[in-house]
Amino acid sequence: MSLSTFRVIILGAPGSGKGTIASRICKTFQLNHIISGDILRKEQQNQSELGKKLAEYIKSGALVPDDIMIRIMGNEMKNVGNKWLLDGFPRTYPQADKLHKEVGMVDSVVNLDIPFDVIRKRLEGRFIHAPSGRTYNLEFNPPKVSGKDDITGEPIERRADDEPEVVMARLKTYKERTEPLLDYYRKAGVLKEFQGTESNVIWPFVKEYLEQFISQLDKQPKRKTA
Ligand code: G5P
Ligand code: MG
Repeated sequence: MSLSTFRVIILGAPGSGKGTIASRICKTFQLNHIISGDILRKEQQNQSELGKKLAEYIKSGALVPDDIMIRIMGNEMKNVGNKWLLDGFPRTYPQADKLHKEVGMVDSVVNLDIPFDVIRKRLEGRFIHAPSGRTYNLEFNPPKVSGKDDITGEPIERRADDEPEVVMARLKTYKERTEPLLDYYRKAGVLKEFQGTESNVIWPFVKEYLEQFISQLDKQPKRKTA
C-alpha cells in the first residue's frame, strides 16, 4: 500500500468486536490503532484525580463528558501521523464535529452491526490484561494458560463495566448517544456497514472492502487533508 494518509473510524455497540476487527485492520494496513477506552483505563490505573473521575462514569456505563473526552483525545492525536484508526471515538455528535473540524472528514467509517443478545453473551466471557489492553474471550480466543496473559504471564481480569447490569446500561447509552452518528456518516458518504454474529466471518468482508477502497484511493491524483 503506497498511501501516505488513511484515516478510519470503527463504530459499533459495546462488545460488537471493534477491538477485535480493528486490530486486524491495523495489522493488515499498517495503521495506528487508537483506542479511547484503553487510554481512559490507563489514566485510571495512574490513580490521578482525573482517573478517579473517569472510573465513576465508566463503571456506571455512562459516557465520559464530551469536554473531557475531546481534551484527552486531542492530546493523544497530536503525534499519530496520518494513518490511523479510531476505535471508541467519536461517540457523540459534539465529538464527531470536533474531530472533523480538526482533521477534515475521515476516509472511511466501518460499522459493526451485531445483535445485542450475541453481545451480552460475549461480554460475560471477556477477560483483559489491563496494562496492555490484550483481550480474551473464554470461547472465542481463550488464553493459552487459564487466567494468564499469553505474553507476560500476568493475571487477566474482568472489566468492571462487563458486569451484566452495566452492560445493559452501556447498550442503552450506545442506542441513545452513538447510534445516531451512523446517519451523520451515511450522509457524509463514508459509512460502510457489516452485519453478522461472528468476527471471523465478518473480517474477510471488511478486509476486501478496505483493499478495494485503498486501490481506488491510490488511483486518485492527490487527496486533501485538513
Ligand atoms: P470502550 O473500551 O470503547 P466499548 O463499550 O465501546 O468499550 P468494548 O467493550 O471494548 O466496546 P469491542 O471493542 O467492540 O467492545 O469488542 P471486542 O473487545 O473486540 O469484543 C468483545 C468480546 O467478544 C471480547 O472478549 C472478544 O474476544 C470477543 N469476541 C469478538 N468477536 C467474537 C466472536 O465472533 N465470537 C465470540 N464468541 N466472541 C467474540 O469504552 C469503555 C467505556 O469508556 C468510556 C465509556 O464510559 C465506555 O463505556 N468511553 C467514552 N466515553 C465518552 N466518549 C468516548 N469517545 C469514550 N470512549 C470510551
Ligand atoms: Mg474495545
